Amino acid sequence: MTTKMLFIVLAALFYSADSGTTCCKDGWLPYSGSCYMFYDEHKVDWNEAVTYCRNRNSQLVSIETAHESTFLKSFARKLFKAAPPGKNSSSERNVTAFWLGASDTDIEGLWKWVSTDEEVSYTEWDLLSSKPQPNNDPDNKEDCLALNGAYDFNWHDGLCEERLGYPLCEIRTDDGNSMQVIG
Ligand SMILES: [Ca+2]
Ligand SMILES: [Ca+2]
Ligand SMILES: [Ca+2]
Repeated sequence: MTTKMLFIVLAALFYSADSGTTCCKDGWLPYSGSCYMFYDEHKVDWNEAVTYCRNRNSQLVSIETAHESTFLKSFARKLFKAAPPGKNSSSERNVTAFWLGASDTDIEGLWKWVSTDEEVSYTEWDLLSSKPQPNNDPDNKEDCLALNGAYDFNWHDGLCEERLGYPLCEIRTDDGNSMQVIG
């Protein structure tokens, strides 16, 4: 088990003890009716990330609210520390991204969550970047959504077929799907 995996497990235990309502499998983080797992062993492409989560009885994460976003971003920041000022290029965070479960593959500019087939309504696109997102570069081919560590885990569109990110999986525990709930 890597140090980060150990951190996730310990954090999950802490949050579980604190949560009371959401019950998650070992190592999954409970928050407001869902369980989450940050997998950071191997970077994968977006379709591999979708499959990775489905094979673990979960979905590539959908972010519907500012609260959910804040929780996930702050946890990602704890997992991957920024470099001290002036050493930004060597930061582990700089080369880290997590895939989110949305794409605009079917209709350019129309972002949909794969878990629900619903349109993405809440967004945190990185608008302050020198290339405001989504920018659909290069050659109008960026159709998959990611939390980009190089930009403080704000939303970037990225190339679906590139192994750019880690899977971030979510299990909804408040939608009556008791098969996915342990405990
Ligand atoms: Ca969600
Ligand atoms: Ca696109
Ligand atoms: Ca982009």
